[in-house]
Amino acid sequence: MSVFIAALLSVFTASVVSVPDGFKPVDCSDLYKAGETVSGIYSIYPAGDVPVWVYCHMISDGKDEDKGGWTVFQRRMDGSIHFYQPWKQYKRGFGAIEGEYWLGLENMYQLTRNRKYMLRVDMEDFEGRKGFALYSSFSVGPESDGYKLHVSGFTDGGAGDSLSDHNDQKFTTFDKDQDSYDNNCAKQFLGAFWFKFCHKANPNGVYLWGEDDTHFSIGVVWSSWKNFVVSMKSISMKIKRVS
Ligand SMILES: [Ca+2]
Repeated sequence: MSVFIAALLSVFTASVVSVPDGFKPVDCSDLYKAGETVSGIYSIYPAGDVPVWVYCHMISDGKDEDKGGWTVFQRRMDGSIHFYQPWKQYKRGFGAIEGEYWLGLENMYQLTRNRKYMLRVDMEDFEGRKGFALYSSFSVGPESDGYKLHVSGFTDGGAGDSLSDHNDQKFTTFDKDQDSYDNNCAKQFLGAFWFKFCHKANPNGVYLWGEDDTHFSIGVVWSSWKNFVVSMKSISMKIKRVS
């Protein structure tokens, strides 16, 4: 029995990093500053007292000041989670924190409403090539304004800029059309995003295992890097506080 508990504990501590009692980090930047330098699952407090599980990416290959404490709000890596979800789910978040998930628009609004963040989008194709895009400013507006995206200050990490075109767009799901297109972009491209009419990037699209030119633009697409018919092996969107 005690061996079983010890084994269980070791699995638990391997995947979930504990923080001291009473410490309520707002985000992964707070955790990094408090000395947590190991990437993994942590609880954060974006809006006061309610904890939210999140994956913290604690190191990256950026410049020193960009290095640690990234709060991951979107992650695809193996197609295990269904991302064609309704508004309610995109609002509150869904998925598995240790794998693929969406943190939730309300959490993203709460995090960014009074704090300045930068955004990094990391991606990898099925041949093992990697690229990223960096934005010096990122925030999400309130639900009353459609959780509008505010993004600017692009720096190229090899993947090009597929997001600036989505700046100032409201969020659209298949059951909530807030895009500028005659039809619903989420229905058309089987995702959910800050669509315009419709997209240059579709990170919440269908997980397609690489190139498939019979399925235009519905994959996990970042068009400035791999056009509209190549779906990424992995993509993650993460934010870090700018002091
Ligand atoms: Ca529309």
